[in-house]
Amino acid sequence: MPDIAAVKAALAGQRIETPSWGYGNSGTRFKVFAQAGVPRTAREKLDDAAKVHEFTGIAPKVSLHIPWDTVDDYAALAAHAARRGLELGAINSNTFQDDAYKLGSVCHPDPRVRRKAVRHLLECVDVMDETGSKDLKLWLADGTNYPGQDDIVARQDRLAESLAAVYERLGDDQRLLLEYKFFEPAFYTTDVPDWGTSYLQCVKLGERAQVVVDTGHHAPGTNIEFIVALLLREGKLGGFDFNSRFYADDDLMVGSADPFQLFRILHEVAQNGGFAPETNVAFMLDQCHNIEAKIPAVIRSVMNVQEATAKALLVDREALAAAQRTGDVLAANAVLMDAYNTDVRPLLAEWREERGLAPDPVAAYAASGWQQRIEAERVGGEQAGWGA
Ligand code: AOS
Ligand code: ZN
Ligand code: ZN
Repeated sequence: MPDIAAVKAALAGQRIETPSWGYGNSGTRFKVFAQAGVPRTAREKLDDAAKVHEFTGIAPKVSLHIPWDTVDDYAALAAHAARRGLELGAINSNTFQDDAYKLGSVCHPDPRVRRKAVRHLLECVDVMDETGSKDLKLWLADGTNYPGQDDIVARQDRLAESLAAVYERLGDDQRLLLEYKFFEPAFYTTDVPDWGTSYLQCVKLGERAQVVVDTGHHAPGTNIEFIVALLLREGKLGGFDFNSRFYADDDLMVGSADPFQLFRILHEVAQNGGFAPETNVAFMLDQCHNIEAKIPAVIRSVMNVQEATAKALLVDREALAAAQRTGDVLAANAVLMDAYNTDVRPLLAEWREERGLAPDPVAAYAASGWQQRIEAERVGGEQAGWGA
């Protein structure tokens, strides 16, 4: 039988990092449906994130994005976060929205463009020094659209040289987290397309360079939990960008498309020590809520990760190992399915009430009046598109 007290204790140690851009207006290349009450400043994004943490109890960290969250005084922003029970998390760079980056940024054939991109990444590390952030998260949109456009290997060499300059700047307690994506916005090659490329580049950089697995960044049918297990085995899983996809990088609420896949991923995390604080795996959301209400969507997403985690922690590992040793396929699969098919919502409601939280965070947020307040107060919210 599972040790429910141990499961509850493990859940108490979980921390989900929410993305500042998940609170603002976002959309597709076809349309941004602006929503009333969205934040107009980085501080207001933190005010909304504080509501997610208030009702879930496990979301005290907020990822920032530079330049979308650029402010004059990052120490003051960190103080604003602290007053709301939050801390600033990963700093996300942006080498994909400047005209200079049409042919790439750190992989660009022109060294002047590469230097510009590296300067931006170094500026992100300066921000980390001011916010106290420990993680620099790099997603590079670099790639090519046509065969022959550029030299694939030369681009890897440029990538390695650019990353090395940034890695050298990091403090001893700071990490470089390199995210991969199999396509988009480039259509023929992406310079960091898969876990292997990220892993190779991170190994060359050093032990504080690790891979970020964005769950929406794989070709259909990819066994993501296999990648997670391998990276944990090598000590190279820096963290997740959790979201859901049906077709491409849809950035939907994590767990909404394939909750079984999310469970299998978190089972491998549990099985391979990924929840231990010393492995320092960052459980980050990376989502855009184009048509759904933003704060409730982030709350639901945090709950989805928490539910999948609870199920993964319920796996009877002794029975699983025993069945695996004897090659009892059906018994081993049944152990995993028993945990996955467990309705953990009563357990989580109890866990929340034991901590003075409402049993249903979504309902508690709806009753809080915060949404009505920000829609009344934040007139003239962010009109621009994604994150701008
Ligand atoms: C882009 O598709 C990647 O998922 C990025 O991680 C993310 O959207 C970006 O970090 C936001 O800045
Ligand atoms: Zn991502
Ligand atoms: Zn993405």
